[in-house]
Amino acid sequence: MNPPGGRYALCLQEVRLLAPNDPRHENPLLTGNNIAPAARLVTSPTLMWSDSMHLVDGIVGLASGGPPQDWLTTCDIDSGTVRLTWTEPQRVDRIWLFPPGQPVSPITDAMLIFSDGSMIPTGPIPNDPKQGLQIDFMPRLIEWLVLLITRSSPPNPFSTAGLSELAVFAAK
Ligand SMILES: [Ca+2]
Repeated sequence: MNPPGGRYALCLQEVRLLAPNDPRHENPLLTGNNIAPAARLVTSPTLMWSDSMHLVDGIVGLASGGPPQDWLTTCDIDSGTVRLTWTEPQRVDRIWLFPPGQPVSPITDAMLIFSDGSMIPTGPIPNDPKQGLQIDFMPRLIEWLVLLITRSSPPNPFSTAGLSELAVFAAK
């Protein structure tokens, strides 16, 4: 037992059992509306203990009992990029950005650049993997988009930034 003599306790206040026909709460990052996993993914260089595919694996922060499911770039904290390209034009109107589940430089500003020539500044991405940032915009037809990290602060010992998840939603 750690610390010596210490005790652990678990309190369970409610359990809800689902009937076979009860609606299940699906992971919105893995539903058909999130088209990011279907895109070709190209990023700036990736730190060896992270993986660009973690950007679109539907897992925010830590996998249960596993390592962080993040993408971290080796670029300076103001120059990392992610590019998503689809084989067909996509009509989109919403993006979610989630910060890494491990301590890195929080992104304080980034730019979304779309293939139709438009751009949207993201502003700060909350430094809480459970929160994330939702960006809504008028529907636009695009073939690709780029997320350009323009500022992260304060620098951490590794001078790196990244994301746990990037989701792009098809307009309904
Ligand atoms: Ca992830």
